[in-house]
Amino acid sequence: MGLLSGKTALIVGIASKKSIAYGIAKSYHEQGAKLAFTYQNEKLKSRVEGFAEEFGSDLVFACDVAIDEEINQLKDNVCQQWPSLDILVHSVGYAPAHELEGDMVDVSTREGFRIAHDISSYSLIALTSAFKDHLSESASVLTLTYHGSTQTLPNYNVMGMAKASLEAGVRYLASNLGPSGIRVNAISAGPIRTLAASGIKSFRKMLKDNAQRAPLRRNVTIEEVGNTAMFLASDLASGITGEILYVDAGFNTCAISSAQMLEQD
Ligand code: NAD
Ligand code: 0WE
Repeated sequence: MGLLSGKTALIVGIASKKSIAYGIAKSYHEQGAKLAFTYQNEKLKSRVEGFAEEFGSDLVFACDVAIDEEINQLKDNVCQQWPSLDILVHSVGYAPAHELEGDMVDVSTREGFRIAHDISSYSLIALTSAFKDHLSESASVLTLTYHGSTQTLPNYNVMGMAKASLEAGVRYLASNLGPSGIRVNAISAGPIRTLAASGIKSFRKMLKDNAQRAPLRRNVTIEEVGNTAMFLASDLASGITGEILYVDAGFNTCAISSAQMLEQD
């Protein structure tokens, strides 16, 4: 008997085997959840169908979260298969590439800001609203965020603002849906090399710095994020909502590592 046995889960944001959503799907599958997946565009369709098969699912639906009609169609498709949804996972983030290269004062545009906030933050509200009347009592909604929402680092720029907005959205949605028993949380993951990180200049150096400063002296894996996502979606987390839970090897708690301190002089 798994911790999620019999629960239905919709996973939005799987693109590759390195995706955080892949780690989440894996852990959910291990614990007995029934899974459905979405793909952003036709290019990703067959790949996502492959992942679905791997996790014993044949429920794969199109959904570009920038398009209201696609979200609505997704809701209809999922509801045709399942009477209610127990778990909704939002693992989507995007800003135009030029927004993530250089100082925000130099590179940010009105359109880049709009897109980052639309895809990375508003889409959580849009998806949650669409499924609101189909979420079971004690359902769990989960999104992925990053520490760049509260502390600055080079290049993350408007994505930091979008993640701050996403985190506030988690609290408001939790407040709105709490009376119905529905929980809404975010995992703030440490940096992981995924597709969304592949184009980022000096990501390798960032991974190294993070591992050096983090109390656990290493980076986290999609399996670790997946297991925390499994816990949050399970009844074990029935008292947790509106929360931003860090899965980052402790990085956010540590201003400087003792090794770095000794290096100073
Ligand atoms: P990823 O590239 O594997 O996943 C990003 C997903 O977003 C992809 O599946 C992509 O198809 C989807 N997406 C983008 N625009 C979309 C749209 N318009 N409609 C539908 N889907 C769209 O990368 P990932 O690192 O697994 O990212 C997942 C989440 O985790 C993101 O919110 C990201 O900000 C967050 N996160 C990532 C890291 C990291 O270091 N990789 C750390 C903390 C948080
Ligand atoms: O949220 C993210 C990834 C965000 C992201 C990445 C891309 C690359 C490709 C959003 N949009 C795009 N658009 C693209 O065209 N992370 C937490 C990973 C990440 O991205 C960074 C980071 C970290 C960490 C960007 C700059 C600095 C650090």
